[in-house]
Amino acid sequence: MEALLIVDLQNDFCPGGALGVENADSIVPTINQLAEKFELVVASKDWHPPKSIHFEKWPAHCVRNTPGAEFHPSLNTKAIEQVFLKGTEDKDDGYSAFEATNKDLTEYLRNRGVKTNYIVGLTTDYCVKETAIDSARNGFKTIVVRDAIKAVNAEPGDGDDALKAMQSAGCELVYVHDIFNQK
Ligand code: VGL
Ligand code: ZN
Repeated sequence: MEALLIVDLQNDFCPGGALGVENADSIVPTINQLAEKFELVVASKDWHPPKSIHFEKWPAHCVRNTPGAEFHPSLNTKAIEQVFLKGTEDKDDGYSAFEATNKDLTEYLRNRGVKTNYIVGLTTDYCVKETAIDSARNGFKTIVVRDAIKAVNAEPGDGDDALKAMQSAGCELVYVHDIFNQK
């Protein structure tokens, strides 16, 4: 069983959001197409309390129950079976979807018989990176779809460094067309 894991495709990481990443919304149609190819689609949400140590490093974003924390309006949320909420505590960055507090992602995937996770979403250099590395560490074959993710690039090259870090952790990098050629 293969799962598509959509990381943090939320308004605050898209253009116009509190931590808007250039062109982040351009990956949404592709992700909707990919979702149709997977029997299991799950998603994470950055879901911070109004006050958090996380906001000493970042402008306030994805505050729970605010419009900025909602999924991008074009994302086909009907395909998503379960949402995993992370960064929910005031002393917790919660970059990885495997740190979700509402439900245990590893247990959920194992119970569904998942062996392989395909990772897409936002952002390459933070939550995608940490989620992909945790996925590999937790024993899943992990495939990062390099043209269905976007980097913050706070420093130039952060996105490329993140790709290398994910590869070093055992993740495979593919392009969207590799998946469509195969499925
Ligand atoms: C993220 C920065 C702060 C992410 C979350 O989703 O990649 N980045 N919080
Ligand atoms: Zn955050």
